[in-house]
Amino acid sequence: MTEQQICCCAASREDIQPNADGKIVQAAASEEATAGNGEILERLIALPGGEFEMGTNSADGFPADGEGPVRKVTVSPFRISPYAVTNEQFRTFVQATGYVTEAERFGWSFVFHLLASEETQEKVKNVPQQVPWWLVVEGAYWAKPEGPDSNIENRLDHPVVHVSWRDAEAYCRWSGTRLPTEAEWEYAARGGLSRKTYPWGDLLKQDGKHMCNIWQGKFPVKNNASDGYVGTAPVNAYKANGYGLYNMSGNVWEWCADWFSPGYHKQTDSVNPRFAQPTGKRSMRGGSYLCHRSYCNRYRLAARSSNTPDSSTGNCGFRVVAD
Ligand SMILES: [Cu+2]
Repeated sequence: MTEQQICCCAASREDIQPNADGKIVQAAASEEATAGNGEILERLIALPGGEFEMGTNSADGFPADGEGPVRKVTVSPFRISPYAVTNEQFRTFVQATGYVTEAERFGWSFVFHLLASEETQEKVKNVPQQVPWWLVVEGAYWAKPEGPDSNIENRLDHPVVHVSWRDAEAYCRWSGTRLPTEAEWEYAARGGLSRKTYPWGDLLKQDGKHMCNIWQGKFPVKNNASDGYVGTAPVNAYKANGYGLYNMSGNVWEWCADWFSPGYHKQTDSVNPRFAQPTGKRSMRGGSYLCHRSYCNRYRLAARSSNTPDSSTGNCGFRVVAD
């Protein structure tokens, strides 16, 4: 696979609004830890932590992403949600706090072209040039994932999307949780297996069965959805990994706590690593329903991507952890 900087899965606000940062209204203070949602904490799975082999030396990925070299990393014990945060959970947070997401503040979010209605597509005035399959859809946000004529009523158990890194942080503060570091995320995603490509092993399918929600067909024009889904899948779809965690590969990208650096593996400690110097972009892990080997082979365990902390798309969500 050739070196490729663009992640087809990530469209960024800076591609559309170069001065986006200046326009951001600071996240409202109203969502500060007032609720302490015990219900969310109860559902977390305790992981023992310890040493594991992080990263990959494989050439399947993108050298510019900084996926390796493989190294021994130790993480402390922590707890993690078996699922990405759902639409229903995010709705509970919004109802309790009145929180307004960045997609709502900006007035738009990125929707994948095949998911938008014809009417919505006709109204689109702007697309990012490098990733033109992303539409700037006015009025798209977490509760209207494909724009004003859409809703989440039949997708309450799907992962919330169109949430920026800052939105995810706000949810974490409210629920008494936090975002995983990249190291915690990868340790959890590996599910106790060593040096595997995917959370279940090295082969994309197991016994002929799809194991995750990615793209089948010709990207970005035809998704034949042989894995069952064109867009998001319920957070508990497919088989859990060895730690009981669902959809660590595919479905939606998951925000991590670190700033993104291609030099991550050389620049961070081997014990509880965390890239803490601001780089302008936050790390994301896991890949999404848009990933395909021909274009964005980033549903592998060691794969990494990033986006600006104010960006939101229809294929990025998050999962929470706690100490
Ligand atoms: Cu991708």
